Amino acid sequence: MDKILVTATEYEKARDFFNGVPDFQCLPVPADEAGLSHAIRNENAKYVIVGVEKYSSELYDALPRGGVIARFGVGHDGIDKAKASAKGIFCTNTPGTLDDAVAECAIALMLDAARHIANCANAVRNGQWGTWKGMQLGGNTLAIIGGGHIGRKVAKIASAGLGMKVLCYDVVPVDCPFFDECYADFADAVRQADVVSLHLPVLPTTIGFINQERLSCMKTGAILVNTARGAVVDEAALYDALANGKLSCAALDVFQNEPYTPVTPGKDLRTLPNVLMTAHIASSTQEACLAMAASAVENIRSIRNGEPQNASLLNKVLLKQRV
Ligand code: 8YV
Repeated sequence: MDKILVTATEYEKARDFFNGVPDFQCLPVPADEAGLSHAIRNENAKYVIVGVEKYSSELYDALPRGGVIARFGVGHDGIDKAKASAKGIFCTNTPGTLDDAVAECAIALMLDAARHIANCANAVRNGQWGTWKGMQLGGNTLAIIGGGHIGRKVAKIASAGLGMKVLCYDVVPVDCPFFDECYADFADAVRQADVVSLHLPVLPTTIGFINQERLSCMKTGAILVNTARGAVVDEAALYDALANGKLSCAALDVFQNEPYTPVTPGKDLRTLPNVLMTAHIASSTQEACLAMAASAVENIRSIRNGEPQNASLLNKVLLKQRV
């Protein structure tokens, strides 16, 4: 039976599913590139399912031509598609499997930041009973940065569910009934926004996108939420904006370094009282993890069965080549 090597974190997120796949033997393996590559050679494997780790070299030598790197998820900035294509290795992801989970988490982070829920809960647990005056979201303004599937899901909840005015920033026109206005200019989109939520992919144009200049365009006292990727935020600039009161709060699920370590010595976000930090959990629901696992295996199955056109390919160039 063909083997699929699944990085351990992802294996645990859908253990029962992976144990029940009828036509593949799914095995948990280390996620680091050296450990994963060793496991591939040791098991003589062709197929791997991976999380968000960055793979830059050894993995593409370890897998054979016709092999598959299947993302357990959607973002694929950790995979070098060009290197994979050069080696005849297919790369896939699982679009549509986590939009609701991530959107709900973004809303939860907004609500926590606006109402100080985690801080208050921790204070009560520590025997303190104080006043925590927050901000209502309804009637206030949300700016969605990136009008893709997740951004539009967040807009629907914020608009129809919470009664927020919802603005969108994107470099391309976005057609969504839940955006009150769409802007191609970032400053125009955030100038009046009480909450700014990031939903950008990692691209050369979005790395460090939220920098000191763009933070200065935001409304003083605004809340910043990030469930996209840590790479789109200049964390040192964000630290300064939080420390000097430009932003009232940041609610972050993703970081430049994961697990979190400060990028700049002396600018550790964990030392600030107005930062909520979670461990890249936005897509981690039972429903989304099962959907990501099933979709990743189905992508591998399509390719194994000689039907790569039916997989969610990230490097479609291989469809034109005999791999
Ligand atoms: C991870 C994500 O893939 O899909 C993405 O882009 O960041 C997440 O869904 C997942 O947490 C890996 O276990």
